[in-house]
Amino acid sequence: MANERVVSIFEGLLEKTKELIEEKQITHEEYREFCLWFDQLGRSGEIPLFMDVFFETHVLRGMYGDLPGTEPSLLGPYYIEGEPELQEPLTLPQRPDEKGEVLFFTGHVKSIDGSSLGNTDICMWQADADGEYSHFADGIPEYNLRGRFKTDDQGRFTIKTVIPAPYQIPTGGPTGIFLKHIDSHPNRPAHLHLIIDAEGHDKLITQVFFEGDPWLETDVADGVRDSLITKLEKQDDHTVGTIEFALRPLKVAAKK
Ligand code: MBD
Ligand code: FE
Repeated sequence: MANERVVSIFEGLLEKTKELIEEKQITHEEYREFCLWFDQLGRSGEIPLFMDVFFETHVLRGMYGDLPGTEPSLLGPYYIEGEPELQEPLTLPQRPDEKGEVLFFTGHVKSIDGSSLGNTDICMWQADADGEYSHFADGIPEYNLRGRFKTDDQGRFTIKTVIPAPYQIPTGGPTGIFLKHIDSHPNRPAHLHLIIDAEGHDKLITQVFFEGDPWLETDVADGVRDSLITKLEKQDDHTVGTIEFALRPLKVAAKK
C-alpha cells in the first residue's frame, strides 16, 4: 500500500528536479561530479549537518509561519538524548578547567497570555568556547555542556555555563567544500540550544543568540529570529543573559 504523503512529496521533488536539470542544461560531467560529491557527503556522516544548514529553517517557516509566541529555531545535528538531570543550583556539566567566559543564563517561561509556566522541563546543550560540541569532537567528556532541568514553580531558572564560541562548519568536509563553491562563509553565530516542554503547550525547540555577534545577520543556517536574541551584561568576573519564552497552548499550535 502506497504512503500517499511519500508519493506526493516525491512526485513534487522529481518534477522540480527534472525541470531544473533541463532548464540549467546540467552536463553529464556535472551530474557525475555531483554524484561523487553526494556519495562523499553520506560517507562523511555530514548529511544531517548539510540538511539542517540548508533546509531545516524552511521546515520551521512552513510549520509555524507567524504564529504568536517565541519563535522556534533549528534543532540542528548535534542533539543527543540521555543528558544528565541537573539539580539546583544549576550548572551545565563542564570540565573543571572549562575554557570561556562564565555565563549565568536566566530565563522565564510563560504562556502567550503572560501566565508563568512553573516546573517546566528544559533540555539545554551548546558548543564550548572552541565552538565544539561534546560527542561530535574528540577529547571532550561525555555530555559536556549538556543537561536537563526543571524551572522553579514560577517558570524561572538560572543556569551557570560558559559563553559558546560561534560555530564553524568543518571547512574540509563535503559541506564546507560546497559552501566554498557557493562563496558562503561557514559560520553560525554563537548560540544555546533549548527544548522547552511545558504541560498543555506546544514543545518549543529553539536557540538563543547574543546581541552583537558578528554572524547574526548572515547565519549560514538561517536560524536567527528576532525574539531569540539576548543582550549580555558584564558583571565583575562573569556575564549575565536573560530571556523570556512565550509558549503557545496546544489549541493555538494546532489551529494553523
Ligand atoms: C549547529 O550547531 C547548528 O545548531 C545547526 C542548526 C547547524 C549546524 C551546526
Ligand atoms: Fe548548534
